[in-house]
Amino acid sequence: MFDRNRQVLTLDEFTIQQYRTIPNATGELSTLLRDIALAAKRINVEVNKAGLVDIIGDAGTTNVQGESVKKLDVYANNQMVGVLRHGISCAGICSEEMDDIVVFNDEMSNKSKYVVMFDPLDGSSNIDTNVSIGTIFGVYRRISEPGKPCQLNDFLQSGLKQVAAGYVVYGSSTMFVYATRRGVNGFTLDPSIGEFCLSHPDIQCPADGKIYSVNGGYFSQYKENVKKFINVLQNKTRQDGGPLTQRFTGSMVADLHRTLIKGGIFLYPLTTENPDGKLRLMYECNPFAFIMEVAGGNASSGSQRILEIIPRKLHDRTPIFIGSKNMIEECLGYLNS
Ligand code: AHM
Repeated sequence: MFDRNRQVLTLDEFTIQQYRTIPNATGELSTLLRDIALAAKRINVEVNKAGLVDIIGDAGTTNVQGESVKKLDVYANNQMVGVLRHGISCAGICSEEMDDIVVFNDEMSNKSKYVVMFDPLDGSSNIDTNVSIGTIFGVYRRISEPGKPCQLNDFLQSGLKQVAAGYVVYGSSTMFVYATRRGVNGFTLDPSIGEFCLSHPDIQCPADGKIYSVNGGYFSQYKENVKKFINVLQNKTRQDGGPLTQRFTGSMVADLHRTLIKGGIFLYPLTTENPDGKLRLMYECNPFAFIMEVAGGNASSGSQRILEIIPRKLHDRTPIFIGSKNMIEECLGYLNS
């Protein structure tokens, strides 16, 4: 039975509790996470009323990737930039929706340790049909001298350098999941108090899973060894005798949230249409690779650990194979055969 006296930790309480245990911690990361959670709550309100107001549909422009920008993408991007600019823990940002980095360059921001890279609204082609979408972010410690404006090099770091990464899924409930090297924790938005509350402590990705996630529509465009592995998945028998399940929503956040919780594998290989892969290294793949590794899973481009890729430019793309440890190991066995 529901215990009304049970103390449920909010995201703020949890992050403060965490930093209190770290000697010399300044609380900057907690503040940063609180700022992102505020943006997420605002985005959530708009996502939830997308069908009611004239906010769905294209904004009439294309982003740096040449894709049409939905109005909610613009709103979400503005919210993320706004909270991080007005907060006290971020020296600058880079967004999937923007051509270049934004250096905040005021006295307080210049003193900050961190820069943030994010995809404000991933899976946005799903907005019009009410499928779960999300926000993804990675936090890096800047390498330029604090006290001065941050620089491009602060952003062009490998994913291994992330100090935290997370995502928000706007789904049947709204969840904020974030990882530091200490662990992955999930918080569900309680709309009655407007707070994210700890609902999924210490998330571990099961070492095996029953679900694989890949866009089968591109099958003919995949390389032969990828096709071979997909064939293996299609013909695999679970321990209880049934076949594996195939699920692909077209929303990476939704597919990877499920993969993280239930186990499984998510594949986004390169295609002839997208010879470098479709998904962005800095805004999508690095944050999820970090979260998945902390949770005990794995993430590879097929030839390299995602987190070890040195980015050449801000909007680099990569193929990705991510999920349960044993399934990734098997996958890499086929890809490298
Ligand atoms: P977006 O940045 O336009 O939202 O695209 C990213 C999305 C991912 O969330 C998803 O996994 C992928 O694109 C699906 O693309 P496709 O339907 O072409 O396979």
